[in-house]
Amino acid sequence: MNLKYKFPENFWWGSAVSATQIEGASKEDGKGLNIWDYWYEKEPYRFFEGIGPEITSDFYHRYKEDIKLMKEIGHNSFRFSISWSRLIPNGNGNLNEKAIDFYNDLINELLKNDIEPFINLYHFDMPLELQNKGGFENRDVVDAYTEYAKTCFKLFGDRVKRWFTFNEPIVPVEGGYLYDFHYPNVVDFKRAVQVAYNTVIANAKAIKEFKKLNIKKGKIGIILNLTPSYPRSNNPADLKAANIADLFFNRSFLDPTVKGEYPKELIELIKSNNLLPIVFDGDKDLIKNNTVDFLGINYYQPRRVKAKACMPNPESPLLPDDFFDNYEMPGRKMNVYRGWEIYEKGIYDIAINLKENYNNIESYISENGMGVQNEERFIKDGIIQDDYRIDFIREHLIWLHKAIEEGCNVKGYHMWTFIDNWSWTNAYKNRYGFIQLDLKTQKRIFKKSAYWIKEVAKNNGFN
Ligand code: BGP
Repeated sequence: MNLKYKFPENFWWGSAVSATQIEGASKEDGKGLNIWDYWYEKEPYRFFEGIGPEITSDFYHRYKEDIKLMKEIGHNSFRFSISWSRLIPNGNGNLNEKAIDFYNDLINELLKNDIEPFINLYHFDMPLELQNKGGFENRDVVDAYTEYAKTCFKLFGDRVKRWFTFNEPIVPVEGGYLYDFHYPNVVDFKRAVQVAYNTVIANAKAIKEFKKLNIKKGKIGIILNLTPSYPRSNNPADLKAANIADLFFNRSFLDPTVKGEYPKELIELIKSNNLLPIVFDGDKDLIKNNTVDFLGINYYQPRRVKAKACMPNPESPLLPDDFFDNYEMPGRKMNVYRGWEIYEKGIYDIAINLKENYNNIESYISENGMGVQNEERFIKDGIIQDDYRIDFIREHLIWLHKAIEEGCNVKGYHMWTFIDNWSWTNAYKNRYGFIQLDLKTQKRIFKKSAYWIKEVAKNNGFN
C-alpha cells in the first residue's frame, strides 16, 4: 500500500505495562510485599480515591484474554515487567515457583500469538524487605538486584531476546528522594545522588551477567524518560539553566549507560555542591565496559526551563530546582488532566540527539501516551470516542517518521498502554488504554483508538 507515512519493515507496534500497575493479585500465590503494597497500607489517602495496587487490571488472572486483545489490535511486540517481589518474595533468596509458572506461561502465550515479549526487570517496585535495608542506597541491594537479574536471564533467556535493566531509573530518585511522590518519601539531594549512582552500577552489573551468560541473539538495554530541556530564550542565563536541567535529568543516566562515562560538567556540579556519592574501586571500569545494546525512550512531555528568578531560601533543602526555574511557555498545548505539555516535535529532537551525539544507538519509543480523566463522557454508541488520543499518537508518529527518514535508528513504537491501568498515586484517575477497563466488572471494551491503531499496525503506517 502506498502510504504517506510508511514505517520500516518489521517495525515494532505494541504497548508497555508494568507489573504493579496491571497484575493485581498483590498478595496471592506467595508474592512478597513491595514498596507500593506497603505504602498504600500505611497511607491510603495518598492514592487517588483511595485505590491501591491489590487488584488493578487483574492481568495476573486475565492475561490470556488480554493477549488475544493485543493480537486483535495488531501488536507484534509487548513490554511487561517482572515483579521482583513476586519472583523472589524477600528480594533475595528463595524463588516462588508459582511466579515462575506465571511468567513462563505469559511468555509462551505471547509467543504463541506471534507477539514478541520484551522484559523489563525493574519498574519502580522495590521489594519491601530490601527497601528496609536501604533500597538502592545500599550496595548489598545492588548485588541482590544483580542476582535477581541473573535468575531472570537463566529462567527466561531461552525465549526472550529483548531485555531491559530499568524503566525510567531517574523517577524513583525524583519520587523517593527529592519530591515526595514515591516511598520512602525522603527529601535529600545527597542520598538521591547515591541512589542514582548505585542504579547505574546495578545496570552495569546486570549487563555484565547478561554478557557472561551469552543469551543467544539477545540484546539488553535500558528505558529512559528523555525529556528534552528547552531554554526560554537564548539568553546565556537561560541556556545555562537548561543545560543543568539536562545534566541532572537526562544525561545522569544517558551518558553512563550509553557512553560508559558521566559528563564532566555533571561531576563538577555534583562535586561543587558536596553531593558526591560513595564510589567503590573498579566502578569506573565496570560502567565503561558494560554499556547498553539499545535504548527504550519514554516520551510524554518536554521540560521548559529559565534562569532562576529568586535566591532559594537558604534553610530549605537543596534540590535540583535550586539551579533553574520551570518555564510555562505562553501558548503551550496542555494535557490538562495530567498537567503535562504536549509537544510532538520533542520525539524528533530526542531521536536526532541520539543520532548526532550518541552514535545513533538503536532505539525505539517504549512509552508515549495520553492519560485522560472521566473518559466515559465521550461514549457514543457504546464506545469511547477518543479522537484526542488518535490525534496525539498520529502527530507523534509523524515526527517519528521524519526522524527515521533522516536516518535515526528507531525500530518501533509502543504505546502506554493497551488497557487502562493503575497510575501509581493517581490510581485510576487518568486513563491511558486503547481498551477501556470497567473497574467494577473488569470488563474490557475497545476505544476508538484501538480500531485506529489496528489499521496502522496492519498497514505499517497511515496517510
Ligand atoms: C511513566 C511510567 C509509567 C506510567 C506513565 C504515565 O513515567 O513509566 O509507569 O505510569 O509514566 O504516567 P502516570 O501514570 O503517572 O500518569
